[in-house]
Amino acid sequence: MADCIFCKIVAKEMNSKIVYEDEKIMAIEDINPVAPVHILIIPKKHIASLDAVTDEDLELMGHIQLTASKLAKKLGLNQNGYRLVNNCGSWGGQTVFHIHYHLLGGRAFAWPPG
Ligand code: D5M
Repeated sequence: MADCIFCKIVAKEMNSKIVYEDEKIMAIEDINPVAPVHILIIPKKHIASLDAVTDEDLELMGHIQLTASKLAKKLGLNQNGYRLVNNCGSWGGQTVFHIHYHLLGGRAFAWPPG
């Protein structure tokens, strides 16, 4: 997608701090961290939001979650726990319309979210 920030990051037309990459996904440091560890896990395929996933994306969505778990272990976040967040649509707080998951750790989080 021509005007998508995350497509530009995936294509390496825009700089980012890459934490993990394989043929299907990329994990980068969030530019505006809200926790000591704030990583975005992004599929290389452009999907606008969780509302736009289809049966075709089943393996990809599983791969994102499994990678989040592996990254959390690698970074030691599993010692005290962490949070994996997807914001979907405007009421969900989504601002970048290329699906991504926030892997947040390094502090305790409150519930419910604001
Ligand atoms: O989250 C979108 C997130 O994307 C938000 O936490 C900022 C982050 N962001 C925006 N632009 C960049 C770049 N260029 N690099 C790294 N991180 C970025 P949402 O759930 O859509 O509100």
